[in-house]
Amino acid sequence: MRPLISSAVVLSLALFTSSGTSAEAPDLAKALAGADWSKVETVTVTMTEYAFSPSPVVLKEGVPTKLVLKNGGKEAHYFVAEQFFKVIATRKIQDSNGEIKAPSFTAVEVYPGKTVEWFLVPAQKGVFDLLCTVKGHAEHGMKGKIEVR
Ligand SMILES: [Cu+2]
Repeated sequence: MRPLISSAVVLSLALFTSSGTSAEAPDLAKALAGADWSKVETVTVTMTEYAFSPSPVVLKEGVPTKLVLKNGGKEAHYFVAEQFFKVIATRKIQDSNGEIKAPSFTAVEVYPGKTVEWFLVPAQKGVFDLLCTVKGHAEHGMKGKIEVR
C-alpha cells in the first residue's frame, strides 16, 4: 500500500504545482529581455464609430509586436483590455509627440485621425476582451477580442 499512497501524494502535488503555475502572471521582464526587435511583426487595429477592426486581433505569444492603434473615426476612442494588459510586456508606446515607457497601462486613448504605436511582447496565450470605455461606445458595439496564439 505504501507505494500507492506516496504516488497519490506526488500526483496531487504535481497537479497543485501545475495549476499554481498557470494561474501565475507571466514573467514580463524575461519576455522583454528575450525579444529580438529586428523581427518585429506589425499588427494594425483600426477604431471607428463603433468598432474595432479586425476582431479578433490575432497576436503571437513571444513575438515582438508593433501594435498600431489607428483611430479612423471622428471621435476619440479608448483601447481597453484589462486582462490582456496583464500578460504583455511593453517596451514602449510611441506617437509623433514622443515615447512613453512604462511597465503597464490601464487604457490607451487615440484621438480622431491619430495613430499610436505600441511595442509589446505577448507573454501568455489566451482570448481577451477588448472594449472602448468612452460613454456609450461599448453599448453601440465597440467591443472586440484579442487572441494570443
Ligand atoms: Cu470609442
